[in-house]
Amino acid sequence: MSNLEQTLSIIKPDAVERNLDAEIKEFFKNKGFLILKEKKIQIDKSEAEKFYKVHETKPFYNDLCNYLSSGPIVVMVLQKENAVKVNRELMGATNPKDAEEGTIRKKYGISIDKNSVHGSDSIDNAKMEIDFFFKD
Ligand code: IDP
Ligand code: MG
Repeated sequence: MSNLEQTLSIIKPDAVERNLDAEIKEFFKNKGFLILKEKKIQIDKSEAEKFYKVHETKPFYNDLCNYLSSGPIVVMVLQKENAVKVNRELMGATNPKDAEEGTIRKKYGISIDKNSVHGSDSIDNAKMEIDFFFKD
């Protein structure tokens, strides 16, 4: 049964700063993802606030938005069967300390805020997030 999906992945500033973007892209390709679209950009704080609006009531919201806008990021549309769920599994837990061996956050994450990657958490959010960055 075919269940081809697209999801949004972001390589966050801590990983781009350490020149890990090529390695992380290879990781996704090796796991069978197609990178349909990608761009390296830096967003401003107001864009980060819009992107993370779902977290606006959280105590870490301000730091999170400062952080995502603090340096270049690589934004990608990834395609694969069950892309949303598979990407979340490959990313690992939000806190790298809790992430399983073999996940991106276990391997590259520094801390709960500098956890190297973002990935959409549902099919609906994936659509919204892809639109957010790639609406033509
Ligand atoms: P996710 O990235 O695994 O989906 P979310 O709960 O959606 O995790 O949180 C979004 C981002 O906010 C996380 O990736 C992380 O960088 C940051 N974050 C989440 N919880 C905390 C926290 O308790 N302290 C600081 N930053 C946090
Ligand atoms: Mg999330």
